[in-house]
Amino acid sequence: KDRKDAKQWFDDKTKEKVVQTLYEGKAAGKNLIMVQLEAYQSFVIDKKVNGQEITPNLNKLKKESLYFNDIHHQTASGRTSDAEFSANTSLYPLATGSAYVRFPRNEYDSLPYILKENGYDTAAFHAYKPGFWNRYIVYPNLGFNEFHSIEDFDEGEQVGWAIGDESFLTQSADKMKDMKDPFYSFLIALTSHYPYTMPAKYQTLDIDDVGDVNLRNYLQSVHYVDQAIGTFIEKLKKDGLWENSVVVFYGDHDTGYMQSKTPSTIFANEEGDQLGELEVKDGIPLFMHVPGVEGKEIDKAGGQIDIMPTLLHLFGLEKKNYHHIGNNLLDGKEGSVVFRYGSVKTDSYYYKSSYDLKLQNGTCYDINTRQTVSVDTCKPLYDTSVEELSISDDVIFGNLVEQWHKTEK
Ligand code: GP9
Repeated sequence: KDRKDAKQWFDDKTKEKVVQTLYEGKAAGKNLIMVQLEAYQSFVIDKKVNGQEITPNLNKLKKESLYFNDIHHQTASGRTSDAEFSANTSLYPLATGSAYVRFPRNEYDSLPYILKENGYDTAAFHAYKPGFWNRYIVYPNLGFNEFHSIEDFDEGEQVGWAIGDESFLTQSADKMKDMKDPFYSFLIALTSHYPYTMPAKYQTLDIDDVGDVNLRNYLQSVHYVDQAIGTFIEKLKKDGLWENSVVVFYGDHDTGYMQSKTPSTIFANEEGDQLGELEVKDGIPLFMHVPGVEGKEIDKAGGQIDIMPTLLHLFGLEKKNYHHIGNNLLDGKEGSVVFRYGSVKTDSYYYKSSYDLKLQNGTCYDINTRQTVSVDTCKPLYDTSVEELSISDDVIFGNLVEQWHKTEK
C-alpha cells in the first residue's frame, strides 16, 4: 500500500508541477558546474564587518545570477552527505544516519543519471578520502562516470582538513578540460569545515573586536573560500568554460555551533527575535549563474531538494515522470521548505516542530506580522511535512525507484 500511495503521489505531483516560465530551457545544452560549499550560510552574503565585505566575490556574482535568498539546508545527522544526496536526488535525507552509508546502492532519478541519459559526461570532485561518507560506492551508483578524490589531486596547499579550496577548485577546473561536452561536474569544497581555524596568512579580515573566537574563525574561513571562488570564476572565464556553463554554488549545512551565542544569533535581525533567529539559523545561499540570463533575486522559501527540479527546468528536461519531491524554485508559486525534524517554512508561515513531533506542541509564526498564531493555522504545513517525509523514507527504505524503473521499462 505504501508503495502504491507513493507512486500515486509522484504521478499527481508530476501533473501539477509543469509550469511554463521565461526560464524554461534557457540552459539547454550547457555544461553544469555545481559547487557545494562546506558550512556556508546565507547570513554572511552581502554583509560587512568593520566596513569589510565578508564575501565580495559572491556578492558580485549575486548581481549577475539567479540568487535565491530564502533557501534552507535540510540535512540531519548525515550532514555533508545529506546535502549532496538531497541536491542530487530531490529526496529528503534520513532522520538517522546517512542514506550514503545505509542505502549506497539504491536507484534514484538522480541528477547525474538524468543528465547522462541526455548525453552528458559526469564527474564528482572532492579532495578527501574516497571512503568518507561512502562516496566511492555512492558516486558511480548515482551516475557519476568519474570520482576525483584526494588520490587524484596534486598535493597543493594544505588548509584545514585537506587541500585548500583555492587549489582544489583550480585543479578541478583543469580536470574539466578532459571531460566531453556537455558535462556535469559536481564539486564538494571542504576548507570551511569546523573548527574553521585558518593559517595566519589567510586571516585577512580585520575583525579582532567582533564576536567570539568561533565567529571570527568562521568569518575568516568563509572569506578565504570566497576568494578561492573568485579565482575559480576567473579561471573558468580564462578557460572558456564560463560562457558555456551554468555555475551553481550553495551551502551544505549550518555552522554546527552549539554555543548559546551563535553566529546566526549575532547576524539575526534583532536580539531576542525568535522568528528572526529561526529564519537565519538554517539559511544557506544558492546561486545559479546562467549565461544570457539576467541577475535576479528570488524571494521564495525552498531547500536543497528544490535544486534539481529548478535545474531541470532551466535545462528544459523536467517533463518526464521523475520521482522528485522538490519544486521548481522559478515557478512563481508559494515556496515551502520542510526540515528533516518536522519544522516547515513557507513564504507566509513558519511552523517550529516540537521534540515529540505533535502538532499541538509546536509553534506557529505568521511571517508577515512576526507574531505567533494558533497552531491550527500551521496544520497544512504540518500535514505536508508528515506526508513528504514519510514518502521519501518509503522510497529510500524500499528502493522503490528501482522497482518503478523495472515496471516502467
Ligand atoms: C569530508 C566532508 C565533511 O569529506 O564531507 O563532512 P561533514 O563532516 O561536514 O559531514
